[in-house]
Amino acid sequence: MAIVFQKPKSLTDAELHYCPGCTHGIIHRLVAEAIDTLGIEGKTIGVAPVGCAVMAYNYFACDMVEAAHGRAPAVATGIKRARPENIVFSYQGDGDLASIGMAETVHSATRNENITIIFVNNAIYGMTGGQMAPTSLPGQVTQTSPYGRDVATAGYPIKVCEMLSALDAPEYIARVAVNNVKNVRNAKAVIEKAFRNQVEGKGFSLVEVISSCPTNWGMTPDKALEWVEEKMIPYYPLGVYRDKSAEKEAE
Ligand SMILES: Cc1ncc(C[n+]2csc(CCOP(=O)(O)OP(=O)(O)O)c2C)c(N)n1
Ligand code: SF4
Repeated sequence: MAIVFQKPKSLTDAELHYCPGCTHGIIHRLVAEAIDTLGIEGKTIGVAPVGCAVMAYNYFACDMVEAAHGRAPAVATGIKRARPENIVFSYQGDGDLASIGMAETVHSATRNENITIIFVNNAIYGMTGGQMAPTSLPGQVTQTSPYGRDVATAGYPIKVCEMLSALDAPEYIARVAVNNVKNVRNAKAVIEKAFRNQVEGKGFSLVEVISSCPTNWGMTPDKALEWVEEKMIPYYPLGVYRDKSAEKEAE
């Protein structure tokens, strides 16, 4: 019998530690599928973050480096510059990328480093127990905003794609979601493009993936997916924010 669906080669056999219903697992799969499809499994190096994905180094079947506290884009830059023949990606949450790692994110983008960043936005600090993140929505209840995020004191959520698109340099910036089949299929194509851009030497590619955290949102997995659709996507519109090569071709 022909096998029509199986685990990507670029995932190890390790059992994922993510909570039931957490969409980190789907995103891992999409990254692994992109690596398989492009045939770059032998030369890909990943950079893992702090946060729930800290153990991504156990899950991707490629060389992995751990870069604590948001420094992943700087570490990825160093690896890529030293070994330009390798394909280098980072996998980071919103606390990691948009809070403690914001400087590294912006500066690697404005240098158009030829790296691929997978940015998992679940609007909360998952691993540490549900504190407010830079991307928590206005009014969102978290452990550190029990009355809801008050924008007068905590500021507004940071829209990473919109912000980075204001820079001249980056090659590719897109936001996707994985809350339903249609969005997962689109996310797969966008993540693959972000890796292909690097293979083709085009430069900095960041994909923000709207993800769920049922545990710290205090919801069942299916309610969490509804919350993504009803609350997160309206605040964080999906789409391609920058595709420099395509824009040049269209001129
Ligand atoms: C400088 C510093 N501050 C805080 C922490 C604690 N810490 C570890 S992971 C994390 C947040 C992770 O949240 P996020 O990046 O959104 O990833 P998630 O767990 O939601 O996937 C924090 C605050 C730390 N390790 N170092
Ligand atoms: S705490 Fe949230 S982000 Fe972390 S594994 Fe659980 S559901 Fe996923």
